[in-house]
Amino acid sequence: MKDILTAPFIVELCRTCSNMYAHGWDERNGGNISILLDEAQVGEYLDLSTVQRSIPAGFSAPELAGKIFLVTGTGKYFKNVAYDPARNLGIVRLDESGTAAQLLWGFSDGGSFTSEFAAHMMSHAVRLTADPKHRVVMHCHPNNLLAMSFVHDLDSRAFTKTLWQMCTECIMVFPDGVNVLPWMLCGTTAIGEATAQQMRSARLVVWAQHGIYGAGADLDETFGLIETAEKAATVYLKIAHLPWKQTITDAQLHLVEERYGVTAREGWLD
Ligand code: 2HA
Ligand code: ZN
Repeated sequence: MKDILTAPFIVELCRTCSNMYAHGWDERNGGNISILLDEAQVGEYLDLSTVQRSIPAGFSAPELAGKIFLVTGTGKYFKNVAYDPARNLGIVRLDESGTAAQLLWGFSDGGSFTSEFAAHMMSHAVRLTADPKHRVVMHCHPNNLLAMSFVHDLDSRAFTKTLWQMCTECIMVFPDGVNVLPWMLCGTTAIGEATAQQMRSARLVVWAQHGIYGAGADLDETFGLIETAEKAATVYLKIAHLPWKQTITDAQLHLVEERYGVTAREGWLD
């Protein structure tokens, strides 16, 4: 067996958590990440027949039965993940019923997975049907997207169009747009279901007055999605209170679509 602390999925998640903390997106225990792992890949590091303990999931996701996830722990601080991965992270396998998680590694202080496990697992199930390459769900609290959710209309199309207009590359990075959920109680199955529902049509879902969810094929892609939306929100907040002399028009956004071979969400450009 190889040393799991050298596994690329652990090393890369540690780096990502430190980076997100450095961006100010994950104060205290804010934020959570889960990654769908390949069974053969994990098998190089762990004996998959040894279950340390079973943790009730609090919901049912039978479509994920048997799947293995690397996930951040509840109450754990992103800034600390790299210093003690075995305490702050866990590797769990959803059991046959999809209602409990079998702990294979980690949460070494007796801890458990993120309080947003429902939102993560339900989003994975939805994104996997939309995109077989999907692997990562990431949640964090980026300052400017959060601030924007106080002052901007929460209609998903209007919110997305504002972001697309803030930097030319936004529409290339997230042509599927951003879906916005109104404020809801976090940590519940209800917000998990609502998030997953929004993930059917977009890889970014804003939780108003809370933060954002991103989904993608790997950590870099998912981080990059959130980073680009957050950049656009930063520009928006710098100019929202000033008179605008010009913006990027829908005709110009259509030129970006044509030149770069991306297709904006159906009906969202005029
Ligand atoms: O666990 O971000 O939404 C911290 C959170 C919950
Ligand atoms: Zn949060």
